[in-house]
Amino acid sequence: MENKVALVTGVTGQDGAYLTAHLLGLGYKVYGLRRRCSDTSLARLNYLGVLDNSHLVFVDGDITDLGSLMRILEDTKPDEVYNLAAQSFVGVSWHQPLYTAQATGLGALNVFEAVRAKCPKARVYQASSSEMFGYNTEGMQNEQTLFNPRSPYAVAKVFAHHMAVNYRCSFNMHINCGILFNHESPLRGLEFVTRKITHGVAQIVNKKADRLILGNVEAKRDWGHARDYVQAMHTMLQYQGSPDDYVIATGHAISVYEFCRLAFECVGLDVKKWLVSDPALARPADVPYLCGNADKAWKTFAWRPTITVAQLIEEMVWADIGAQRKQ
Ligand code: NDP
Ligand code: GDR
Repeated sequence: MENKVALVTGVTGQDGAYLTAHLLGLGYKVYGLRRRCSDTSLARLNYLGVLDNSHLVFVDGDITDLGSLMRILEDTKPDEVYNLAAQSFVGVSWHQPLYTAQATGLGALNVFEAVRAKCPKARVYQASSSEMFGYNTEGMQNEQTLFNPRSPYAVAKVFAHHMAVNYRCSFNMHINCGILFNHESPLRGLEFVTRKITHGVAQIVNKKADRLILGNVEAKRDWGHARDYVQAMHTMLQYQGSPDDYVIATGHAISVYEFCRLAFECVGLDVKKWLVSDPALARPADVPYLCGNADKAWKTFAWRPTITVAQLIEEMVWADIGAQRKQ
């Protein structure tokens, strides 16, 4: 049998890099959709050692440009399309709401349209988000929980999600939505709180900073490891039943403060001495609590996370300390 072909949008991002490494390891040919930038960073793919793999081919495109998607799908004819590209930072979505709607919302619709026109039999993965659940203070969220988005980013993801479900039903397309809760790694962008924390701890250890300033440290999130979560994306698409929506989460939530405490504890420091919470960094509206119930993913395709939040923190802290010492 010939190797499967996958198109990955968002290939340069955290999940794009881990997913590409995973798919190449399974023998896939991977087309990575890359947008033109003055300095496109391939650092994550390089970190995972896949940049020179001959089965990874970059294609130039942008999810806000339907024409480029049409051409790419015509040329590559993928068996699987993973739509990971997005303006993915919630914080910036209040500063750039229209761009966020275009990239995160309409961009996904462009992908579904292009697949419908050029390779309607392809299996599609849409990166939906726990942010769609929005305001919650307790309990666990699953596929039945109502959406209550609290940011332009979350609203754009709800639009993309509903479009995915609509295309699935209207055109019989094989589109799966993974409703993923926060997942992190040493390859997480520095703007996200977990990496800001582990990078900040490393700076303090390496005597390059004398405090860590965060916003709302009371917020609670269900944090998993990106390596586990990209496996869920792939496994979801292999399931032979009908396409569906699946929550992917660990089922365990802790606060930003607790994440910080554990990160400082890894290097024998007391969080109280180093952490400053500045209300000026708080968001116009925040999501106080998210914790996912991934039973459906377990029952349907036997996915479960393997990495605990404590192991994740340990890996991220030591990766940042090591990287800074090499600089
Ligand atoms: P990142 O921010 O690390 O990566 C985003 C990727 O999208 C980058 O490769 C970026 O390219 C690309 N991109 C942005 N805009 C465009 C565009 N207009 N055209 C083409 N590519 C574009 O995100 P993650 O890897 O963390 O997340 C992957 C997806 O999963 C996103 O859709 C995110 O919203 C969603 N998600 C993430 C979760 C998480 O906890 N990580 C949880 C739930 C959902 P460039 O390098 O050029 O900027
Ligand atoms: P989130 O991740 O908004 O959940 O979106 P982020 O790490 O940005 O925030 C998590 C929580 O931490 C609080 N916080 C801070 N956040 C940042 N970035 N910086 C700070 O200094 C800070 N201090 C406190 C936030 O207010 C928030 O409550 C991520 C993204 O990957 C999305 O694309 C994805 O859809 C969701 O996770 C699930």
